[in-house]
Amino acid sequence: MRQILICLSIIFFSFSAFTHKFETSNMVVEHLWMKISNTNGVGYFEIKNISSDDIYLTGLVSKDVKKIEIHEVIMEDDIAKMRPVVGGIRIKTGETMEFKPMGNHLMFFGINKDYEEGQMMEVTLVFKSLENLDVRFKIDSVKSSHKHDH
Ligand SMILES: [Cu+2]
Repeated sequence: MRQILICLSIIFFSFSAFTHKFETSNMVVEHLWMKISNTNGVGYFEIKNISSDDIYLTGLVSKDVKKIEIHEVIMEDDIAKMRPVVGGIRIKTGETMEFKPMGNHLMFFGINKDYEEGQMMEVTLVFKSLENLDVRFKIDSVKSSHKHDH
């Protein structure tokens, strides 16, 4: 019994350590992670609107990234294509929007800092009529074509 409890507490601890979340009186943002390939990246997260109004995420900025775009995936002639969402994205009251592979996602262009797996990237979410929210994305993987000579 004691062993089971210890095991559960370790699972719970590592789970909560990984799932860092950011809360305001209007929203809960969690499960933020990203993949980096050279100087570009793709990111995912969940945002839950717990306010009584719709929330508009109009953009994202980071001092370590030239440009961050919100992308959506659309089907065109049975082919999945992605395109930038112009003017931001609406999260309806009570709704949880999931940014995930093959769905809405973030594109990071021009990452100017050397990140390693497991590190965090600081990003600011910008909303219409709401205060900015500082969050961190966990770097899940880094692919680099650089050849290092040591
Ligand atoms: Cu994209």
